[in-house]
Amino acid sequence: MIYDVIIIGAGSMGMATGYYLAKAGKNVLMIDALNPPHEEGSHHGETRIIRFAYGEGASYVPFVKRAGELWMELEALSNESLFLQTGVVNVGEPSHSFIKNVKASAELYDLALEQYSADIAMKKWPGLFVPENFVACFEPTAGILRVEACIHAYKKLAMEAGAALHTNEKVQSIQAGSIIKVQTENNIYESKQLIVTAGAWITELLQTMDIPIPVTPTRKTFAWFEADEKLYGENVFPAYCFELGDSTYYGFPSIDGVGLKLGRHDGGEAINPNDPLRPFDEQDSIDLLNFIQQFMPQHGALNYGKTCKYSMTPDEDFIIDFLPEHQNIIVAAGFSGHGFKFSSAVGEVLTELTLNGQSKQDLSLFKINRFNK
Ligand code: PYC
Repeated sequence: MIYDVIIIGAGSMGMATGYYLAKAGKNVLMIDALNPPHEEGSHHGETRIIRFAYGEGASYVPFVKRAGELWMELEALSNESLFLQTGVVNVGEPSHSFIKNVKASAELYDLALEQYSADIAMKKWPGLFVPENFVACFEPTAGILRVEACIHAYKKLAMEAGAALHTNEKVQSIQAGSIIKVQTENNIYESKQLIVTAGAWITELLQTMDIPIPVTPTRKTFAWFEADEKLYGENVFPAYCFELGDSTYYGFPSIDGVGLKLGRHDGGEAINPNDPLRPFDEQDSIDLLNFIQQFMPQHGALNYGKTCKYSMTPDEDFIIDFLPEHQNIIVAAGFSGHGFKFSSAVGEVLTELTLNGQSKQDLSLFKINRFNK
């Protein structure tokens, strides 16, 4: 049988796409090397931030606003709690580009944003330390997505809409052509169009067609700390991004009593995605403890830490584009640690590109050929 569309990688991006394409009446096969949601990629760890005043650049705002609408729609359709409106506070020096972009996004798109000096921020959140020369930009309508629940919700809807999902089946190679051939350990599948949303495995998959893509799989760390719910619980403490100039941290209040979560966004070591991730270690805990002791000084003991994979592009903007060499193959990759919140809208955009060759969203930031200049 020849599928209309094969999707390689059924994580956050692929699963959402599988749903929207099947809903549009396409005969879709999703193939994944594992069984999403799982802990081997970039989509585990309970929570992800969704923020609209976007520190990475105001040009992301329409895309993330659409993602927010689609998450609300998914919540209604699935009857699951997927979004928690805790607010998100962005903390850093006012001259830092991240903070400037947060403010510019809010101004340009008329987003609610409350700006606090260090003193006022520490009164509002007594569990927080903010240096005198920093500002705290609080976005009250932003919040948290329950990541595994989001993927489960899309998975269920995709199945109900008629998408096929083959799990624990690793793709070994792709052969381009007017009919594309996808070779796995067990089978060769054929389709008219192909979408590759393979996360950290994108580079090795495209390599089977001799197509280079500058995406570097990278090991990252995060951990949970015991927390006084009166200071750090979800009803009193927001999700947060700290831009420190030479490092970037992010995290979450204690949700359902699981503890304060903290992750390191910048840095990390380049990895081979096929090797087991080196587990969270002493050095990782020292790094996170240094941050939390300074900025959330009333935290409790470190409960446990985890590692995950980011897929980094050189400029940390995404890649969402047709392959220039093959106009029936679309790649969505390099989400660089800030992509999960967009995955609902990425699913919609990939569906539009598949059906119409173009999207309602402006995707000019995400062109694959920008690296050739
Ligand atoms: O997009 O807010 C985010 C984020 C920060 C670190 C990881 N993701």
